[in-house]
Amino acid sequence: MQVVRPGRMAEENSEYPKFRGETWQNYSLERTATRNIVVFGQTGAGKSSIINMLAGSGVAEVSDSASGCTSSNKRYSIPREDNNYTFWDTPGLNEDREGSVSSQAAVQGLLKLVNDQGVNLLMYCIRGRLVNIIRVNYDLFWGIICRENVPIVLVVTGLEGKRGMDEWWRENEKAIKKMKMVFAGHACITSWKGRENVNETVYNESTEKVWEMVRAHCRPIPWFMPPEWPNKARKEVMDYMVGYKSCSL
Ligand SMILES: Nc1nc2c(ncn2[C@@H]2O[C@H](COP(=O)(O)OP(=O)(O)OP(=O)(O)O)[C@@H](O)[C@H]2O)c(=O)[nH]1
Ligand SMILES: [Mg+2]
Repeated sequence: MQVVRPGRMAEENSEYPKFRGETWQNYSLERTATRNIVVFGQTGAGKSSIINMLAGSGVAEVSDSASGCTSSNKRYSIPREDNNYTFWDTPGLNEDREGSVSSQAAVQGLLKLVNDQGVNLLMYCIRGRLVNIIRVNYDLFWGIICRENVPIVLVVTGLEGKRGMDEWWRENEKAIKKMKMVFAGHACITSWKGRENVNETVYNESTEKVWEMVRAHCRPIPWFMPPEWPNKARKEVMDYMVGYKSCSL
């Protein structure tokens, strides 16, 4: 059995497979204590609701206002039979009134989280139309901060009204490709039980879908930024944001 010790050195092991869109379940690697999953996306997309759904209880505060509820990175440990997972709930990435992509603080907060904790999986949560900001946040977090080294999966919420929730993917797959976004996996779900639990069946189905995706795509060991990268990434994020702002004015 090939054993790769967790930590920064694992990335430097030439035998260690780099992420190229494949799943990680075929590799026999030593289990780490916990697997860090960063849940990110716009305000109100349903990030905290997804964490509650996976935890099976209301551990994370859910918002009812447009102003944003989760204001700092928060961790939730959710043990499963296969592994221990730590889900990181993060503040919403919003387009502000001045045309800036997202608040600098929110993006820099994500960078700090990845740098401090290491990350095994990115979970991008979206809801509603495929607007430009979705691509921008994908570029910022997956492209610039994580340098495409971490698997990223998509969770689309708010689909309880659809006849078949997976229909969303069939309708939007081409548009996602056109936006040049690639995901290791996707789950079309509802993270809302509904009044008097009217969505209970599809909610339970959604919970299983998301867990299955996590099991299939979560890296067994975390990715850490190389030592010189945080400063470079900080600058690239700023440049990207300034460029985006001047283009959109
Ligand atoms: N209809 C519907 N509502 C949802 C769904 N998921 C979450 N909501 C509702 O959307 C609102 C925002 O949900 P949150 O989970 O707080 O969203 P968030 O992404 O954590 O928001 P911030 O912390 O503000 O960034 C709440 O009223 C939820 O009940 C869903 O799948 N369908
Ligand atoms: Mg939240």
